[in-house]
Amino acid sequence: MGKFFITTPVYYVNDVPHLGHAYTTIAADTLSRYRRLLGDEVFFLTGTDEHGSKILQAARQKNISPQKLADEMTARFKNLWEKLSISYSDFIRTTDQKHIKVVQNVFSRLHEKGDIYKGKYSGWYCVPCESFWLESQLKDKKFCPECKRETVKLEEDSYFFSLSKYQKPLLDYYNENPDFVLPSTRKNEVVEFVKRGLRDISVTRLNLEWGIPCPVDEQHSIYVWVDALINYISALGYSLEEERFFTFWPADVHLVGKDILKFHAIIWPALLMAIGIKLPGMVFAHGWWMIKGEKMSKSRKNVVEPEWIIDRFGSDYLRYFLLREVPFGEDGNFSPALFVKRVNSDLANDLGNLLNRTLTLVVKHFQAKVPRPGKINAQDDELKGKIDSLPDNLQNFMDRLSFSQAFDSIWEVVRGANLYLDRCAPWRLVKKGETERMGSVLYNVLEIIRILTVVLFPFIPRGAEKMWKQLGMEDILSEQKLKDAVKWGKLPFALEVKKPEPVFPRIKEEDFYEVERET
Ligand code: ME8
Repeated sequence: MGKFFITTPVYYVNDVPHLGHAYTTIAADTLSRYRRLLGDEVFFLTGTDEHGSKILQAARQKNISPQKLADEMTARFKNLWEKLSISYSDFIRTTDQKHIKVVQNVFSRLHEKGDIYKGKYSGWYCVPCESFWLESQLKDKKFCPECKRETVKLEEDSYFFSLSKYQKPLLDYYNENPDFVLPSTRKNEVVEFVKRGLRDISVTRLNLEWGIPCPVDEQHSIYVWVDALINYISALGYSLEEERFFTFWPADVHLVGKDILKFHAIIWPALLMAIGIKLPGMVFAHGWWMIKGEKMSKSRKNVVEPEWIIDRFGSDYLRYFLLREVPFGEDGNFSPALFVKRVNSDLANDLGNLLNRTLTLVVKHFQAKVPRPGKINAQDDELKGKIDSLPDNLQNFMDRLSFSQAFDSIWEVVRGANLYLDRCAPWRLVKKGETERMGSVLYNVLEIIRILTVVLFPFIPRGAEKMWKQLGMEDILSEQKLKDAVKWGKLPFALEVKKPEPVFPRIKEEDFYEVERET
């Protein structure tokens, strides 16, 4: 049994969570659940990023303290994660005392080592991105090159981290570890950027009241990005609980959006090199969800509220759509039409019908008891063959975070089972009095459904639980391990199945617009 440590970014608490936040977290949850299915001990970390000017400004606008804003928003994030069945192991808040202590320890270590020195910062700052810019980098001399919003001029004493020193070690590391940054197109961008040369970065802000106090100079607080990145090690107790720390570190996967890749693929590994601990296995940058071609973001007021979708259509539809519709790593456009088409065709038609028509026949012709399988013929063998290759296919795609291809390999089995059912036509067998053959056919399909349910659990946990119950299975679904579950014949015959109830009902595009008008 291996260990698997996966993280999401810690999200800003200036506003409520949106679909983009849900996307990263659903992907991390699916990978965590998949790894548990393989038998790994998983540590899945998520949380909130609560310091800095951005949060302070948002709190002032609302006339509340930043701590109160952080408390309120953290509750919103936790509530959404519960609705989405997010199985995190720890939820870190950067205002946790333990985190604050670790950040100060790291800062002191870097300072003692000579990697942090005092200087003067003169440049521009983008509050929404919490990023420093040089005048030459600004758009039209004023605007942030990333988010295009107005920047503010900064001229202050500051402590600097000697990032430039790590240019060569970073380039060597990318070279020796080709899968450290994925997808590879993004990795190439990072490498090109680093090759152009790195400047030392400012790591403190002067007199910023909402930040972690700098341990070597009380007039300064620690730059929010340094504070935030350290969450990945503070949650494991770095510098406080070494044994726990080394059980899970290094992280296997840091999952981030492409907007924050440079922080994770350049600054973070350089900081880790500087304090002398191992680097994470992989930083994967996924794409953006857009609305009508624009990045979804609160300040653009074009966000789709994940809660809104979950309350109407359920969390599995959202999880499925986000991971299935767009190859992970690429940008995607969210539209009600695409959402409805995708879930209706795959979940309601393919998967839902397979379950429904099989159970209906078992209830009607076998007193709701799993029939005893008879002799196996070539058609049955072909169906079983589809299961044999499934674990390897899945592993191959999941190792590369290729969720949509993982779904393709699962749907090959779903479609194969529907086709098998059509070809064997058990409804005709009953008319011909071939009850034994009919029982075999239904057993085979039920067995495929059992295996599919186990395999689908990481992706659509609530629907999978319902399928499991309808099959009448008594074992605990979340405790199943893939290696055992795919063994053919584990479905006990004579097990009592339930009367089918639609697990994946069809939805209509009008449902979207009707509720949209109401809100
Ligand atoms: O950047 N499409 O927090 P944040 C896809 N606190 N994913 C999106 C998205 C979109 N339209 N919008 C946001 C921060 N995301 C820092 C992180 S980590 C040490 C500190 C997701 O609240 C995506 O994962 O702005 C992106 O990287 C993250 O939310 C940014 O969240």
